[in-house]
Amino acid sequence: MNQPSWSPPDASKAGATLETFILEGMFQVPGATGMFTSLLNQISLACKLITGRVRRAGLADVLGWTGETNVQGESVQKLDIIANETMLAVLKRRGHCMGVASEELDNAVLFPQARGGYLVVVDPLDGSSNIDVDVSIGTIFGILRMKPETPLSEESFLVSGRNYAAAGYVIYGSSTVLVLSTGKGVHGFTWDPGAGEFFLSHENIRCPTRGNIYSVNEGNTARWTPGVKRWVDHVKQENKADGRPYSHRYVGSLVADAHRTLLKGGIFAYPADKKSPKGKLRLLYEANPMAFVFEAAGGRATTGKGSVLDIVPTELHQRVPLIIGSKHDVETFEEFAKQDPEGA
Ligand code: FBP
Repeated sequence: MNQPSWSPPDASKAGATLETFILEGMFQVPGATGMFTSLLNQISLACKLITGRVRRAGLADVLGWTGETNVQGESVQKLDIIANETMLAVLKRRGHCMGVASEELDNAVLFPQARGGYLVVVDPLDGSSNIDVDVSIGTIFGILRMKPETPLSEESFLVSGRNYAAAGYVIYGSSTVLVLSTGKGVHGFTWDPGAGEFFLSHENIRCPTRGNIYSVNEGNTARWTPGVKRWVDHVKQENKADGRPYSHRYVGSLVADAHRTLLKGGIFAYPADKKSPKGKLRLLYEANPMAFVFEAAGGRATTGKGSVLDIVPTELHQRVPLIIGSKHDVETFEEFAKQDPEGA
């Protein structure tokens, strides 16, 4: 009788929840206070609550706009507010978060009573334009270390991405997956609603050095610089030896386009253009967390002119061009971007 080809899942991973994984990380840090661990667990708790609301959105009258616009001039969705308030409430409760900078808040919220020296930056619900049509959306977060001996203020958030202690995102897609990096490696955890836990499902994610997918909103072509136009023409050209033409994929949710690019390789680009001369995506809570994850996974993150993580922000909601993906593909983009005159 033929042996069955299927073999049971690796039982040793059964217990690998996000919580145990974070705790094990803490035990490896001499003198760890547990504050950082607690903060990571609070963020994952908030995302568990948000995934519950997102999954039932159509049944709970939480779809659609609030009629408000946020500091970015964008119409705010009801779920944006629910996700933002959920994240704030969870982070405030335990007193291990000194403050939060969020896409949905004009100013940072400070918790002077808190301890630990950590700040959180967050895009509570990314991909707002896709919420009502049930296309993948997400939450993006970063944890910053405050500069020692500096007073807690909004300026405390204006540090380069090199000061992030951890970053990641959660994708609310066909399954809910939390991707996390503390700078050394990147790991993915899939949400099991039955057990109410995130379980390790993608250990040590490495972004392939090269891919064959490019992701950009081609609706902006007329607004692009000549260098960006030439880059898109290049990836579309037939060249078997060079694995071109690339396929085009664009969801319109940064988390979804980045997650695919991280796992499969290739490149996601939201370059500066005539409509968004500084780029569209926000440095603190969109570009930096993604750049932190991609660099930790062996990928690359650039504005086209330099590394995203080296930028020292001057404003809380500062925008930047964001190009992330496989090292080879992002370097190719930079070759074309370099052809554009400064300030193009
Ligand atoms: P928010 O939805 O959090 O405001 O994020 C902005 C965003 O939706 C990104 O997720 C996405 O990559 C980009 O804007 C899509 O922009 P566009 O519709 O111009 O292509």
